[in-house]
Amino acid sequence: MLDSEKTIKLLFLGPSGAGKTTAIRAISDIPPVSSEVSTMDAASDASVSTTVAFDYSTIQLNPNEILHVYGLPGREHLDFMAAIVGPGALGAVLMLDASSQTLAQDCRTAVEQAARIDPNLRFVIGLSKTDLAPEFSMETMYALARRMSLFVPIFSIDPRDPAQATQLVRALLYLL
Ligand SMILES: Nc1nc2c(ncn2[C@@H]2O[C@H](COP(=O)(O)OP(=O)(O)OP(=O)(O)O)[C@@H](O)[C@H]2O)c(=O)[nH]1
Ligand SMILES: [Mg+2]
Repeated sequence: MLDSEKTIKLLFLGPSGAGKTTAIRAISDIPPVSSEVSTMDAASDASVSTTVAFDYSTIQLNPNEILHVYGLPGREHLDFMAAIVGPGALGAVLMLDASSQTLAQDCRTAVEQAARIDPNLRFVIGLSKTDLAPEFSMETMYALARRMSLFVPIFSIDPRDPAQATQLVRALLYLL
């Protein structure tokens, strides 16, 4: 690494299935390092994949600036990974699933996880799966954020779309 090279570490965190791994894949310059295993989704009985350690990838912002992006696993029993992967992060994207029946609790859990990593960690919120929740209104999320005194940028995005996933990272960098 050149002396003049600047590295920035960012995190994706949030509940399982929110689209963290999907977003990182969509924005990556390189094939991401991932730790996916197949498991059964209790609700639908379908085979799904979940992160059991973390995702890692990079994005070259310009010749001297590289983003290191880490995705944490969303499953609760893997919470300990946050203490291993999180330190040193400059900011985070909180990915939340708009179709989840537990959106408010998911949001609280993600905010608390971010605060445990660093009480001053700056973050933006990305809300995925609005296509799967036609009755969902962004006003629900805004009201939730107000109740939690969360004054952060909130975007409805489809993490499968590179342009939309990149928008989250750009917004976060702008904040930093
Ligand atoms: N229809 C739809 N599917 C989505 C959206 N976002 C993510 N998905 C799908 O949801 C599934 C789960 O996404 P992942 O990226 O694996 O979720 P994750 O947050 O990494 O989950 P964990 O690793 O278990 O914490 C994948 O099949 C994605 O394609 C969305 O906005 N709409
Ligand atoms: Mg994942």
